[in-house]
Amino acid sequence: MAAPLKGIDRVMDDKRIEKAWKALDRLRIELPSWGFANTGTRFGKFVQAAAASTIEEKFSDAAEVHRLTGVCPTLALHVQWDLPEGPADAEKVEALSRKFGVRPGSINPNVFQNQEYKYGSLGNPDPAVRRKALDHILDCVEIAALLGSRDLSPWFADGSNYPGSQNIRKRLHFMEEGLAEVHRALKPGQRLLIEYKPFEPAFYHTDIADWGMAYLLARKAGPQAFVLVDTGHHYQAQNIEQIVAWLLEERMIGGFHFNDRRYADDDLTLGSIDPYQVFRIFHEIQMYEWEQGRTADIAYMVDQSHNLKGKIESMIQTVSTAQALYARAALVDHERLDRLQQDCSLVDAEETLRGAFWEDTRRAVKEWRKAKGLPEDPLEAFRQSGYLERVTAERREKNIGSTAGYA
Ligand code: LRH
Ligand code: MN
Repeated sequence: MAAPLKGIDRVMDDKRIEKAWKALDRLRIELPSWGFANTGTRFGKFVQAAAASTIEEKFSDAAEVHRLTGVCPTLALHVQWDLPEGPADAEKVEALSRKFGVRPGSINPNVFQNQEYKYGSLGNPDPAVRRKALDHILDCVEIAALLGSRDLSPWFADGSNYPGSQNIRKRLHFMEEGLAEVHRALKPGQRLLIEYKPFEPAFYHTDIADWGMAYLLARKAGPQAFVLVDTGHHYQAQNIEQIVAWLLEERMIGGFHFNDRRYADDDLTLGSIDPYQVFRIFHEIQMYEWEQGRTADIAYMVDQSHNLKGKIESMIQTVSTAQALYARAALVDHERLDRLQQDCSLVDAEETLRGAFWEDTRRAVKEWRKAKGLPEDPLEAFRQSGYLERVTAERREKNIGSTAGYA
């Protein structure tokens, strides 16, 4: 690879730039439709005039981010919010996908919002509610088939708030039954990604609270079931990259919901609090891929809610940060590291890993974008595009009217 490398300051030699570029060629990031909408916390929602509230506006905003970054070809859909009529809305969504050049991505059932889910969905003691939840998830399998989406990624808020108020083992049994029926309904090639979360909205026990529970449920459900790791769904002291390493080794990792947090499931912008955490996760994946000599079958998805920052700018920040950190993880000399780990050369091994993290790949990423005919600085390009001004004018009326308080 010769000419395009001219002008890149020589901190990174050609070989390393090539490694970074190869990694960038591979990385694709799926954006969440709900990340473009007005969201808040239980203490309120600060409405943004430019926010997307229709599925058309969400596709439009996702297409703008894809236009500027070139690496976000799919949009994750949350069925109750994006396809309120269920499978009947699939045709409309397919048309929007064609119009905006962004494919429907993972299909997220919603079995946590409706009143009937007060005591849970698939884990609810009431068989009628379990049936209702199951029927919704089976509709989502249908929607995924109609839209050509591969992944069904349900998250269950199921759990309890007080010791003794529910039978944890019976609920586990109900969950297993429900997930087995979902797995039986999957089409060939579809995947069931089971997401775990330790707490919230349940504050005593959550039925699928950690990676081990999701792993066991996925194994029991069947060969098309895998675990989804939402980086915000861990206790502070948990070693997330160790969980990722185990799930890789077990070939049970299906995908990620990337975000960042300082305390709990804060859903902040990726790498805004702990970029080294994301780097360590990317490293475990790329070291595994180097050992296996193949790319791991992982869906890199974002799950964030931008309560204060501009939503499209936050998405562009997220994608740029992910690219910079993924490119850095590609700079790790896996061969050397493997040897040093084997020899227990602790400091040199650590420095081989950290050394890559200290490398500033942003220049190489800019040059990669230039070589792809993409704007070197997608955030600046977005600000120059007039897109925000246009959608703000179009959407202000509708959005400003809709303020929502806690109670
Ligand atoms: C739950 C969760 C889940 C989504 C929701 C928007 O905290 O991470 O993935 O369905 O956020
Ligand atoms: Mn999530």
